[in-house]
Amino acid sequence: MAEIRNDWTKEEISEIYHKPLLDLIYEAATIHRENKDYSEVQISSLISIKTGGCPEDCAYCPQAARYNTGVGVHAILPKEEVIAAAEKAKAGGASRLCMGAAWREVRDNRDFDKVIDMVKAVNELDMEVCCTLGMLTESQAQRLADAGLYAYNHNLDTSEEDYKRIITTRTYDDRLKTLEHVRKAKITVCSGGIIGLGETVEDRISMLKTLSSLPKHPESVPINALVPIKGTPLADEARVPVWDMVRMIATARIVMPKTVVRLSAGRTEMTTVEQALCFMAGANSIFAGDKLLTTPNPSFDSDMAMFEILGLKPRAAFKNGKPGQQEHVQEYIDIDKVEAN
Ligand code: SAM
Ligand code: DTB
Ligand code: SF4
Repeated sequence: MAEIRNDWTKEEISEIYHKPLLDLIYEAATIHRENKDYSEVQISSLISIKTGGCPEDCAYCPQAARYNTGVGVHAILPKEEVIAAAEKAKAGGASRLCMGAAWREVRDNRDFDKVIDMVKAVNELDMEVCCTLGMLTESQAQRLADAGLYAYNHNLDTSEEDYKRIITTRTYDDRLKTLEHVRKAKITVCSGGIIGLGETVEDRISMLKTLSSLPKHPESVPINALVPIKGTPLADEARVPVWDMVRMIATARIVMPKTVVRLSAGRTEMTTVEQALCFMAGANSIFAGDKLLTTPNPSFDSDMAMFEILGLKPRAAFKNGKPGQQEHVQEYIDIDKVEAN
């Protein structure tokens, strides 16, 4: 069994990333296949519960108020709409609903009360509920946990060294603090990044080093390919080669063997063959449904057709325990080994 390590060095991660491609895929696939559920793919569906008008300056984001991207500002969605979307996603095979808000941080106001109600309602549908709402304090994380939140998404996006080039309105440390608050509240952690921002390969390796050095590996790591958005500073970035996506996924799979690695934004530009390579390289999750937050994504039907061809099946909800029952964290991470390191 692959050992869980929290002390990977950048040199080791770089050596893995730069292996001859087929050796890299073979190694990642071998580790992935030690996992009894390797043909299961976790399906998450996204819904933007509060779109646009965000005060942050994330250079990739269609929802930053300061860029002219054509994404309007919308008030928070009514709970009924979220429930209807959750039911549709569940019927399409999704086991998790991820609710996103274009906020810098959560404020203790009526909108947060509404999010808490949504978390409770989606939980009652027996789906895993995830939120991505920006920065959180310890007490806000605890409130979400008490409402039954299963996962919190908060991406590092790039390396610490590269962060200021992409975002100036918050720091890497702010990001890491929120991840700590999420952990402390015993919510599972979903944190990954984007490739194709104009970063170097060293930045990608550095980001994987940070993720794999967290006291516990994130339960999910989304790997997004930049969706270039007109009006943002990164509108003209070249599309990332699929080989880079495969290398990133395979390296994440090897350094975080028990983590769910999600082939995230960018799938509309990928063929089934290209996605198959990503699954071979250890990806075991996708976002499904015809929209991510504001941009298009393959439909449930086309993904089910792809699963049929590749012999993959959707993973059921709560395979690692219900919210608050932390057995699933134990299953992902061998605590004794972590403490021994
Ligand atoms: N505002 C919250 C935050 O930033 O944490 C939550 C929503 S934000 C849209 C969630 C994540 O979406 C970002 O961290 C980023 O990784 C991803 N994202 C946003 N725009 C993207 C794009 N154009 N291409 C790929 N990923 C993108
Ligand atoms: C993640 O890593 N990717 C998702 C989700 N977490 C929130 C978001 C992708 C957004 C792509 C651009 C858009 O649709 O607005
Ligand atoms: Fe977009 Fe989130 Fe950055 Fe706001 S904080 S600009 S929603 S990525």
